[in-house]
This record gives sequence, structure tokens and C-alpha cells, in this order.
Amino acid sequence: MSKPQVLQMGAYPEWDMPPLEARFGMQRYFEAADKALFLSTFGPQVRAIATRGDLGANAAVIAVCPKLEIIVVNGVGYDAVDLEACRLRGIRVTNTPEVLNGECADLAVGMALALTRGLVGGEAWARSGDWAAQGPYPLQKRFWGQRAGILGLGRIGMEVGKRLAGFGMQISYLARGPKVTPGWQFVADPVELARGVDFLFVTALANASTRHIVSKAVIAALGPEGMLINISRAANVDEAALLEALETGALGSAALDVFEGEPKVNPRFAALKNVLMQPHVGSATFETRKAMGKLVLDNLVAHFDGRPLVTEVVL
Ligand code: 8YV
Repeated sequence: MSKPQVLQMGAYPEWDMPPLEARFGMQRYFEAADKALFLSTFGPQVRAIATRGDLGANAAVIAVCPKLEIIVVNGVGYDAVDLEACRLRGIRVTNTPEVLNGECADLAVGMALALTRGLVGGEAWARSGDWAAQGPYPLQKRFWGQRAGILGLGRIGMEVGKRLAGFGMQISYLARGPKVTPGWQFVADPVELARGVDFLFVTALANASTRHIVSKAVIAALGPEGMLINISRAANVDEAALLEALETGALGSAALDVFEGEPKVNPRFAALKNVLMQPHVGSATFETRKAMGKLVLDNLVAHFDGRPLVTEVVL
């Protein structure tokens, strides 16, 4: 029996490919020189799309795959998948939740600590000879014991909170409603949340209702001593307002793992010393990416074996 044909939207780590190729016909869309021709050639045969959180599957791609049954996302974020197109056609969607919670939370807190204590500049100060030439590195700000807000208290947000509690932080959060927490304060409004904290961590899933939830007003409320940390999606932040606030000093600093138009990043960010930039590496460790790749495989195999999916997204 011929293998089910799978449209692979982007590269996966090399260790993911042998088990996928053993079961499926992996059609590498991302390697095609003429992508329109590739889709017209393979789209009619495709029964599954294997994609990534940053790549998704838009309506145009879904439309040229009339036999499409399932879209598996290597990533927890499925905002780049056209869910309405999937709902209309009964196409199933899976993602890779839970396995990356700790990794993403580590990066969020690590970025905030590094930026607060000037670790990037300190490394350059020690390595460049500035220490010997100019003396002690300039004093930085305290991280532990400050006030932290978590915008979106989902699985990743909870892990961020646990880590911040270890730093003795006073924690408040915004969610659809109050959650069971170890004494953290629920705040229903993002501006009010931002006004009361020194650090604002953005961990909310990205969808139409969260677009620009970090608005100009939220950024202003966070203020000239505040730090914004975003490990979710760039769409959750008004990036134009963020850049203006960082350039004028209306916002103190930002630690960002996601950007509009990534991997092409607005060059204005690179000119700013009050920004720590990371190249969308929240889940990017060997251990977590292996776990994510296994979920992609397990969901595909379960679907075509007629078994329940492992991590199905409720559409
Ligand atoms: C990567 C992510 O973009 O989990 C997500 O949603 O954004 C990241 O893990 C990618 O999906 C990893 O393949």
C-alpha cells in the first residue's frame, strides 16, 4: 500500500526525518524552487500537512489539498494555521503542548534576568579589555523581589510564575478569569496589570482576540522603568508603539524572542541598547525539539492508524 503523502512546510531537525519517511511520503514544500508548481503537482495527493508554529498553513495552501485530513504543527502555537478553513472542511489539527512549557519559561526569565543585570554588556566588558581599561562595569538594577505581571496564565505562563516566585517576586496575572495560584493576584485589565508591575511577561496564545493586547496604552502604563518580555507571538504586541516607546524612553526596556516579519527583523531594534533580542528560540533545545518531533510523528501515525490523536486542537 502506498504511503500517505504529507506536505512538509518547513525543515525539521534531521533526527525527525527517518521515522517520518519510513511511514509517509514527505513532500518538502520549503525546498521547492517553484512553490506554486509544487503545490499544483503534489497538493491533489496530499492527505496531511506537517508544519511548524512559525509557518502554519494558510487558506491558499489548504485549498489546493482537496484530500487533506490533518495538519500537524511542530509547535504549541497554531495561530498561523487557518482554523476556519479547517473547521469548514473537518480537517483535524494537532500541536505540541506541555513538552515545551519549561523551555519557554526558562528563556523568558533568563532574558529578563540577563537584561536587568546587563549580562550581555558585562560579557563584552570582560572579554574586550574594557574592564582593565575603564574599570568596573556600570552598576545594574536588582531583579529579585520585584513586581512581575504575566499576561496569559496558560501552561507556559504558570511555569514563568513558578520561576519568578523563586526570585521572590510579587506576581500578578491576566487570564480569562481567576485561576488557582499560590497567592498571585488576578487582574482583569492589561493596562491595570502593566501599571502595577516592573516586568510584564507576555505568554498568551496568539489569536484575533489577543492581537495587540500589549497596546500603546499598556506600554505607557508599564513605563520608563518597566520591562516588556515577549515569548509568545509578535502579533500580541503593537510593535510600532513598542519601538517608539523604546526609542523615546517611554518604556524602559524589552526582551524579545519574537518579531513582526521574522526572521527579517525591523532594523530599528538593532540600534537600541535597551533591547535584548533572541531569534525565536523559546523551545529550541535538543531535548524539547525531540519531544516536539515525537508528538508530530505520533499524531500522524495515530491518525492514519485510526487511533485517537495524542494532542488534538479543539477547533
Ligand atoms: C517554533 C513555536 O516556532 O512552539 C511554537 O509555537 O513558536 C516554536 O516552537 C517552532 O514551532 C518549532 O518548530
